[in-house]
Amino acid sequence: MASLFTRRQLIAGGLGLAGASLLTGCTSTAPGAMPTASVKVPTAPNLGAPAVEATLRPRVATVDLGGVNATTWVYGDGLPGAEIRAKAGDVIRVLVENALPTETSVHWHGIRLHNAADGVPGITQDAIAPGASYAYEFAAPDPGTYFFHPHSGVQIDRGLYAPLIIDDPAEPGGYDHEWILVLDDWTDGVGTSPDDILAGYKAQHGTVSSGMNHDMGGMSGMGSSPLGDVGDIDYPHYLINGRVPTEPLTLSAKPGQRARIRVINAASDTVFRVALGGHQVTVTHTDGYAVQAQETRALYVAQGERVDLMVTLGDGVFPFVAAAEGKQGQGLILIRTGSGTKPAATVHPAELDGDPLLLSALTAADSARLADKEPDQVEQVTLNGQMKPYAWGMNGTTFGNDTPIRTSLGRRLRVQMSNLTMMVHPMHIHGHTWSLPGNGGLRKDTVLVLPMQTVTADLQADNPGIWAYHCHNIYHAEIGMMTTLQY
Ligand SMILES: [Cu+2]
Repeated sequence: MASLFTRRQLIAGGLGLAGASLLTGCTSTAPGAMPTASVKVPTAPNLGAPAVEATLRPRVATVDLGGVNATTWVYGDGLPGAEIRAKAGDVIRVLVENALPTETSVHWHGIRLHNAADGVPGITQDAIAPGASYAYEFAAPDPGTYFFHPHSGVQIDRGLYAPLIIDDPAEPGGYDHEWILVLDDWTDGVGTSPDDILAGYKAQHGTVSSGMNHDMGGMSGMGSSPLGDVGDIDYPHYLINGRVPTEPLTLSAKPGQRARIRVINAASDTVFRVALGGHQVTVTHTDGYAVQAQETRALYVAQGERVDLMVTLGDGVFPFVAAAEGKQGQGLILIRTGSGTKPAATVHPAELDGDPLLLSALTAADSARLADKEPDQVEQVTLNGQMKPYAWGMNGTTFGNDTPIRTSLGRRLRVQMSNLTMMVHPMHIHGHTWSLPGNGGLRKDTVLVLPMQTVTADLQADNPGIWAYHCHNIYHAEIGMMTTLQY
């Protein structure tokens, strides 16, 4: 069997064997007990009648990825799941009917919702048992591009994800097409299952000399990235909207038309380098919030990040490529406005080799900024770990052994995240959106922290509860790279 794993050096990152030995008590679906501290999940507010209702039926199904069939877990019939769409301020009610053989949950990634609807088993709810139903009901106050996925084990690395779009009734529009592109790295049903990948990583704990990487290593299929180590799993396929690049979908438009492209990275272990052949794109929003418009030839989109692009289309057939950074392989979708031959699955637009933009290097639009306020509290957070043995954590420990970050309602909290590892970590906060003071108050709920980089991120404590704060590399999170913010 071809190995999914690559050989990587042992990299000291501050979470050594002591940290690794703490990991043995972790389980994949409920890594932490309910916090024993005084903070409790607030009861759900009285929201009034829902404006948008949907039913999700997570289930086992065989999907056609474009000549590749995979039996996997999906929401409904297809991959990605059907989008849920509402207006800013709407109350959304989603009934989840769990037809999976195991328990699940749904997290509404990036939404500033009330804590009880956040969808984190062991923190905000009990997991939804097989055959059981659960209704999520919440208001979505802020417009933007979001998505939803389970917060149970590594289920997001199957096919359980779908867009959640919150429209802004005040937005001028000014485009002819709106396309949602969901990026993913794919192994389920065609390669090693996500649960087996995780089990392989867990089997390394406390074994320095006989880890899986050592036994199963091989560099084929992996390259390097200027960002450092960006991912570990050499997936068989990379998808855009559920399709492999040999049979990509085609989006149709007319030359000169403007398209708004909402990109969502739903992958588990892959940062994508994105470009549209023959075009520059204008970045208008990231993680739902407006930025000062920035033109670029290429950009990075990390796990959990979203970006909205605006483009005026040329005449022809153009490849929109999401190349797996530091790996070989790519996702592809075509935009056709005129005649031309279909690009090959391996098409490599020159734009990809430009200097890709990091979304955390953008600057906030005036409309997106938090009110100016000096921090009331500053917390230091370290990101720790290494590949061999596979162990990832925060503040020198792992989730379940961690000390939550505590703050108080009304405070401006500053977190300084220092990445002491040689790998990038897309750090995601629930229920809030950071304001990055180094970027004019750029709003993001998922911040890619580069190796040895420190990122300063502020938030306004205006949404009390117990909020997960974790790496959005799902394998890192499941191994223990998670803590909570509580108030
Ligand atoms: Cu990570």
